[in-house]
Amino acid sequence: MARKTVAAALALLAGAAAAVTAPTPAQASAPGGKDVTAVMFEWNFASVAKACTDELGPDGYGYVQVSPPNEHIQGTSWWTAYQPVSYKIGTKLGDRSAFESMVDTCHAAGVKVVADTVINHMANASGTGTAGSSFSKYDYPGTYSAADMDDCTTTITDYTNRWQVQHCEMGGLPDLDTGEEYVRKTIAGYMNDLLSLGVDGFRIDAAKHIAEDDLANIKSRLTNPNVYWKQETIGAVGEAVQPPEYYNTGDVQEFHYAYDLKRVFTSEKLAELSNFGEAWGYVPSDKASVFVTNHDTERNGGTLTYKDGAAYTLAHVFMLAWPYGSPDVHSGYEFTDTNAGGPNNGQVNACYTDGWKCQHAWREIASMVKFRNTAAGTAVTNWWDDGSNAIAFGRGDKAYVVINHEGSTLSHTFQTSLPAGGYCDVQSGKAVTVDSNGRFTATLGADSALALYVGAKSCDTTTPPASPDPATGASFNVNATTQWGQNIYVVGDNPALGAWNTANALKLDPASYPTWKLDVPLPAGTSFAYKYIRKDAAGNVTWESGANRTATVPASGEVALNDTWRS
Ligand code: ARE
Ligand code: CA
Repeated sequence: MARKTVAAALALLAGAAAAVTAPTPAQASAPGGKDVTAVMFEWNFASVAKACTDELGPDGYGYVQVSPPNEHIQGTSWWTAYQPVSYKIGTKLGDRSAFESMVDTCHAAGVKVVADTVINHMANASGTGTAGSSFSKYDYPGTYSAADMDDCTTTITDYTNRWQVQHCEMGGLPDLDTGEEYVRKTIAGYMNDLLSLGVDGFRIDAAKHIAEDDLANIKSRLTNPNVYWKQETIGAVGEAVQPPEYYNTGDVQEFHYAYDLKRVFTSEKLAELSNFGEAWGYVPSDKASVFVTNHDTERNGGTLTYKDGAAYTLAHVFMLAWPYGSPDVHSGYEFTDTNAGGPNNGQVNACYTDGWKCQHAWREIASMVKFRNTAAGTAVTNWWDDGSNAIAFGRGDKAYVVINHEGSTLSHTFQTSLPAGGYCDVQSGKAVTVDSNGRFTATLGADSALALYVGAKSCDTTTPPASPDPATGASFNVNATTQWGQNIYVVGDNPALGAWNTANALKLDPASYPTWKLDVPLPAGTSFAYKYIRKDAAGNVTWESGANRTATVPASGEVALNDTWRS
């Protein structure tokens, strides 16, 4: 590694480093009042563009993050995107012009664009890449040859060994010698190309595997050396390389935040969250990029996932209401095979179809983005908890949230610092009145939330984002003939559907016999399994035959289920 180059980079960075101590946010934090990023995992560029116009812009997202846009190995697995072949822009998600027009469309919608950037390594394979380039392991004609790879060609096994982590191969992926002039110049060239197309920020994949000096040097070569950087530096106890080393180049992803949210929401008490943040040993708030889940941890069990129901949804409500770090909302797709790539090669014809989950548009999540933007700059006030799993807190005189993660209804009079008047609870779409003492009384169902902010005074004028009809849920209709004294019920895996406990099953209305009907409110985007059961006068239960039925609640309105009892 050339010492001179490092010294030059450090000199260049001295100005940027000084900004860290200035009262204004460091150059690396997601700037401005809109600090929420929607991570559109495996969405193609045309679909991302449409989401920017239809949802992300109107909902107040500051950023959208897209999957790696550069040429990589072919294949149906999502992780092919993490094996670069060249820095040409062209993948199954779209070509250069689709990428450029996505950036333009998102900008027009007020949304900045972050590109996932894979610069630590190249492909562990040979063949033809997604943009037609031929390559073999250690040789990527036109981009790199064997001389540009690190000297260590064995796989990293010891994360307590700094040299190994940064110079050897992650799972056999050929490691670039980022200490080398040509490699630094080539990576900077790629990033400058993205900047020329209008990109506003970068997620640096595998940042921990690149020495900070190398990253600083590369960043100093950019046409905008203060561009937003979010670095994947997984902090783990006992390892040689730790996130604080990377503050100089940008934000760092605080993985403990997501691990801890999973533990608290599944096996501890929400009341513990009253000092969530730096007091839990996390990196400083203005350096932290945070998330409930990401594409790796939703597959390896490290964090909550969409399969966790209310805990997952409510953890997002908490993250977006809580003033720590810059939040990422991961928007992915349903999977059973952890290797499976996005449905339809990334084409999203409509949210909630083909497995696309559209978490970014769930009313409970989307409505909290404007809550957060409105509350920006205010501290937590008026904390309340029930000593267990119900909590509430304000954000000065701007906003107030209640999260009831108890298994039962919560009725309480809450003390806020909000100005008196009418508000819309953007979680339910129902009106709430705050009195002249800043109080309101509310009843929340099990596993639900309530959120007020000064920009949403009335539900008539404040349409909850991306959900014109606040009443989302399922409309059950089942054709079933019964004997005198028998009734038809529905039961399912969701707590609102009795959590498979027949004692808590919901009775359907026989007014249109033989069709039994019931409307059940459920959060937008909820996927659930259900079955019908019959109970006789003595309470004996008969299950209908066959497999569990499944459905997903749309962004607005109800999913209509027109079923026939299976005897
Ligand atoms: C694929 C195959 C592998 C094969 C490899 C090379 O799955 O079996 O060896 O190709 O042929 C993703 C997938 C990988 C995939 C890779 C390339 O997750 O399975 O490998 O793409 O196609 C460490 C790193 C961290 C990294 C995680 C996954 O520190 O940077 O491992 N995360 C990023 C991305 C991933 C991506 C890559 C990096 C590679 O987010 O999606 O991989 O570009 C402790 C340590 C962590 C360590 C973790 C797991 O917690 O503290 O640092 O994370 O263990 O080992
Ligand atoms: Ca490396």
